[in-house]
Amino acid sequence: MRVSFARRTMLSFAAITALVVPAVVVGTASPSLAWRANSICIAQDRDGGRNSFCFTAGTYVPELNSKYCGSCWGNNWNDEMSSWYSTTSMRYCWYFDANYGGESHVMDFSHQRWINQPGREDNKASSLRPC
Ligand SMILES: [Ca+2]
Repeated sequence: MRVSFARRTMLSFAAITALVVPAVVVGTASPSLAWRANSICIAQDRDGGRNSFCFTAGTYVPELNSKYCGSCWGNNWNDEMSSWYSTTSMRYCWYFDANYGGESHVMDFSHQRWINQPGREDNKASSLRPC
């Protein structure tokens, strides 16, 4: 069968489109956020919104008020955590007070998923550590 130049060109375009378009779709479907490996990240708003503060597993953070946050009240991370994620199997705890005081809550491995703080625990974290 004889195929015209125009027909061949259309077929080539269709073949190229079939190869290129799915690659573009896959590219836009990937998460825009770069999840940090082996880390804990806390964020100012729900679902990782606004600023976030990340540190490598094993880090002790006795005073979140010593960690700078430009958009936070008082320019520090004290009482700002509204969501968090953990990409480490190391169990972490966050505490209502500085130096691991007051009420504490466990932060288990969440993989690539932000955990939102329930109402009464929102904006309360003042320190974090492995526990
Ligand atoms: Ca607090």
